[in-house]
Amino acid sequence: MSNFVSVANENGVAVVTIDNPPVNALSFNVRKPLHEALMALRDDPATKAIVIACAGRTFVAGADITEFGKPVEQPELRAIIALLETIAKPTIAAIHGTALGGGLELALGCHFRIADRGARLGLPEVKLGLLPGGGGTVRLPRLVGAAKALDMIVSGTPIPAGEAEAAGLVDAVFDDDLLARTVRFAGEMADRSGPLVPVRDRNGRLAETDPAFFDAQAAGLAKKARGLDAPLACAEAVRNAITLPFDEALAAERQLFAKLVSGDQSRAQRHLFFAEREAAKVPGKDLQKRGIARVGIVGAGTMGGGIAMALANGGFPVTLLETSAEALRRGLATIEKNYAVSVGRGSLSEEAKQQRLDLFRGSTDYADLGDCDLIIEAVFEDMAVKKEVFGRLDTVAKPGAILATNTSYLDVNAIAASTSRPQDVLGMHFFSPANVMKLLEIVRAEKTAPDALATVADLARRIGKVAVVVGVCHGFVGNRMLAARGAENEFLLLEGATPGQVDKAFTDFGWPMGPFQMGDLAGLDIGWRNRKARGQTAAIADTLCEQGRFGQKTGRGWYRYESGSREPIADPDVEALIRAKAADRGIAPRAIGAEEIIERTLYPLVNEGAKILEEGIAARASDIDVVWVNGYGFPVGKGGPMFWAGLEGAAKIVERLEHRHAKTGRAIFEPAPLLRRFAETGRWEVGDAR
Ligand code: T1G
Repeated sequence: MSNFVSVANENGVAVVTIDNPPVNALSFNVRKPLHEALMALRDDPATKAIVIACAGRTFVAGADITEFGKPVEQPELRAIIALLETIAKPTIAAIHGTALGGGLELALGCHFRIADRGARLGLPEVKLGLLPGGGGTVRLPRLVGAAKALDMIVSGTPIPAGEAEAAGLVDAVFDDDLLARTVRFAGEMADRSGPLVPVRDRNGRLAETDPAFFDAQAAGLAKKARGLDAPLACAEAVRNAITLPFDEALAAERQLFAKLVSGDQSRAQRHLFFAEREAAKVPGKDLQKRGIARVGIVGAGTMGGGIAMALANGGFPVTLLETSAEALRRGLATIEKNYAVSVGRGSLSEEAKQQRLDLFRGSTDYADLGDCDLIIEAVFEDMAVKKEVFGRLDTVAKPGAILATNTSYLDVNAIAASTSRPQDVLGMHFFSPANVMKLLEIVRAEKTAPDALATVADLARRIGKVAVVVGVCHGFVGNRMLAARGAENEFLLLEGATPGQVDKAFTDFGWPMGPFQMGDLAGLDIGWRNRKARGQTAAIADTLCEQGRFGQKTGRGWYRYESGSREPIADPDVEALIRAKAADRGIAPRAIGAEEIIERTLYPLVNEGAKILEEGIAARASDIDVVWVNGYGFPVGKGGPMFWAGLEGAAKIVERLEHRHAKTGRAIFEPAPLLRRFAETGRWEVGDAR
């Protein structure tokens, strides 16, 4: 056959094996020989049944995403599935690892699906700004019912084999010997009489759900979609499955897919798919990773506790160190309470909670960190305190242990220099709440050894984090750019915008919330403390803090909050304060539109990103996109600030920055040379994801 598809015959059962590492994507090189093999087997009298299986660690994980946006080479996936449905002998998919997207659609083209106990099945296309384009929106509802299908397709979240069996998606689940037992199953199916009904002709479950249910679902989705087209298209396609004849619904799916795949949102989300995978790669051939069997955490406060939970959730035993028994007790109690909340919500079983708590060992003695392979410091954000802690870790940690600081700002080189082993020191900047937020900035200090970086990047993947390796500068990538994005906030207010108008410009852009509402959520006192520590001021924000307006936690900040509510309410006192500050500066208010707000906040964000690339703090423009999408809520449909700059038009960004720079003289508006070159070439002239 071909390197990618082989056929073996076992007593009349043909086993078609796809072998396209690493994830058996349905590239053209697979589709063509697969189509040919199925054609031949359909007409081969010696073949009484066909099993489709995959070599390697997983069944087909989807269409080949790298082929999107390029001319489609025939045969397409849907032609292969249409061929499958004409085969008048049992066809069975043997699923191990993951059956995702086009892979599950291929399996839906078979009469039967058999899964390994550990398999996961799903249609995650919505996460790429797409919808299933190989008939998944029309065939899946016929097996699992429209409501379940809608949930699977709009969430894009795969389900485990057991749940798939219960839902009617798979016909059997085997704990071992998947292929051998599937071949036996195939033989039995071939020998039994009775009609073989392709999924396309199984309409029984469609009647379960009335279209009205969909309209309600679709309405709810629209709100949650925050401007993303794919979730709504998914709902429309599944609705078609229950209201239109099969072929019409299939044609409609095709049209919806064609529109999405050529759109900017899907391009942005596909960019992020590859960007996330590139970001965690540490340059250096075959770097040996160090073994991590136990992790130590210094500090059981909000960050330390969250980091400890993230590691326990990943199955790592944790030693949690605090300065006193009382502080330790408090830290462990908070962790237990957080797990209890998850059990209460049904997102964690009581048994799993206990398993995780059993991974914790508390201590107030540094010596108990002696058997840890990685120690993460999460103490008060003060250089002297950090150096004191690292000095002690240097004496107790075993040789080869990695010493990490969770600082958000401080100089990791200086912290490393306070030890005799700077090659083992790096930053692990988690985002709060650390057991929830996906982003992890891994900070590479001057002397950090590549294998230490590679070890921590691998650990991040194992605890479900999206890791980005960054260099040392104040605020690293995320917080440094956040400062540039926020530098104009007070000027915008003084010149006439309200906190509500600025925040609305951001939510209309696709952010979950704007800077002022975010400030109130995080607590205005944190920024106030940092400004004071750095001798900086913010006229309006400082006054709010002096008045005890720290945000949601005090019920008043930039907005007012009814007790127990997180709903921001515009506060005339704040607007009066802003007007007074403006009057003090002789600034007359004027109308400021959303376009100007975006220009004065997101253009400097992109510009600062360009400076960060110039300085080599980030290795790729796409790394910056991964940081901002996973750590700061930048809308996925826009691909991150550096990708968005291409959509917005870099020449326009440069022209507007120059205009503002000439008008204000503020450094954040002076276009970075790399941004100018991006405007000329359309490419960020440093590495970039595919
Ligand atoms: N196409 C091309 N490359 C892919 C790929 C794909 N579908 N999936 C993974 N890769 C590459 C990836 O870039 C990486 O490359 C390597 O494989 C290992 O991946 C018609 C429209 C399967 C759960 O969305 O979710 O089908 O960095 O690091 O952590 O309806 O990969 O090594 O060079 O992620 O073990 C739908 C995408 C496609 C699933 C494995 N399918 N993949 O995770 O490995 S659209 C998906 C994943 C579609 C049809 C439609 C994960 C995984 P490199 P990895 P992993």
